[in-house]
Amino acid sequence: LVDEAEVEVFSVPSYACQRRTTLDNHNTVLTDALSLLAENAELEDEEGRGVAFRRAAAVLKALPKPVTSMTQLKGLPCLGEHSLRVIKDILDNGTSSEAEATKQSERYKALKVLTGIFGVGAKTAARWIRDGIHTLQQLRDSEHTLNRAQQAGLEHYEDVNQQVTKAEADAIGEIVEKAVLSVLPGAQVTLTGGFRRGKLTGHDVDFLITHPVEGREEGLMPKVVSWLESQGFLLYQKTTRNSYLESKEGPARPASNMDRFERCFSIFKLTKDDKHGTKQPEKLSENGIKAPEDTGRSLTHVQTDPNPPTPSCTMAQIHSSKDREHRSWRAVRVDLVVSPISQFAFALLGWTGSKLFERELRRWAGYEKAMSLSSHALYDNNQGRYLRATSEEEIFAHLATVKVASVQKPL
Ligand code: 8DG
Ligand code: MN
Ligand code: MN
Repeated sequence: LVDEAEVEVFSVPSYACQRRTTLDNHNTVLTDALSLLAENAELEDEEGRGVAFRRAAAVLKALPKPVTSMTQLKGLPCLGEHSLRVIKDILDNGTSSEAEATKQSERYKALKVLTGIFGVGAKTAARWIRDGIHTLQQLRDSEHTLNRAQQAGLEHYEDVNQQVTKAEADAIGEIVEKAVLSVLPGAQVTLTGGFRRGKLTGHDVDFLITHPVEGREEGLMPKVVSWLESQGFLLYQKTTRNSYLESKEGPARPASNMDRFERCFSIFKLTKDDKHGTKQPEKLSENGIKAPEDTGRSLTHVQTDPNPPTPSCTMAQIHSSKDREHRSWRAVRVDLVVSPISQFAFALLGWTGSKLFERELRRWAGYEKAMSLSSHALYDNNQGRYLRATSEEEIFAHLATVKVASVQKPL
């Protein structure tokens, strides 16, 4: 891969999914700047620009050594004019003036704060900024009505924006497993997302649930959610039912990257004891107010603040850091997905990420193999049929089979 010339010229394959991903990044200064510009583009709802910066950062992350001169980058894929300009700036001056200016800009800061609220995307944040709202306090003081997700997001803002550790993910995993097995013995729970990729922290915890007998998983999510709510584990949840069978576009071609599985986006209440085992959550909060375990409902009941909110700010109460230290629990974002066993391997591959890997793998499958890959299925456009798989390895084996005469791997 690497030649021993005086200036080492790097070489990496074009698609991120063709590269070995490493946790060992030798170019963090470059990738941090490009990632920040990617994030900013995403916050501005400019997806194409965001993807371009993400691809550039991923290429640099795959290099075996730090970049020291522009000539080393000759022939590398995915490095557009803009990304090269950013890299050159850093090599010449130590920092990227564009990245620094972005980081300092009021608009970037406001977009980041507002989209940090669970349930708030780039479009909503941009609308609020247009109305002069740049901070959480300004949002709380404003007349804006928040939906249920955003209310929960604001209420648990600090917790939800604090990284989740592997230990916390495992504790949540035990709770989820207990819930799932209570309502459907024999069902299986798999940790997916970043933690399955070996990351030590994450912004949430992702789980994929299935049952070895096809069809037994039907209707599982509402039961799991009811169990979790009855035990006081949920601060917020929104369940979306499976829409796969109703889809008209055909299974491998969903309208967006969103899949159609039954899913639940939630905020868990993880008590400190749960981090070390599977103890029940406390029935009483530290100030003696009865927690809402038995109401069978979520969110608004959880109020550990002894001062009831005044009518003008009923939407949320953010606990100060001091309060948080004394609390015996924290809020954690959790995603639950239910898949029938026949689609499990595809769901597992799709929900393990990373987002860029998934995007690149699907792009590679389409362009290089004439196959449509989704979290539900793999369709071979040449053979005109779906390819079955019971493991990720089988999916990759299908993808590796050369069936198109004209296929040429880009180098
Ligand atoms: P992190 O949480 O550790 O920060 O990173 P992550 O685990 O890689 O990101 P994620 O946002 O939790 O997404 C995990 C994977 O789930 C990602 O590869 C994309 C996949 N995924 C789907 N459908 C959907 C969806 O509808 N929403 C989201 N957010 N992710 C989805 O397959
Ligand atoms: Mn995740
Ligand atoms: Mn997730």
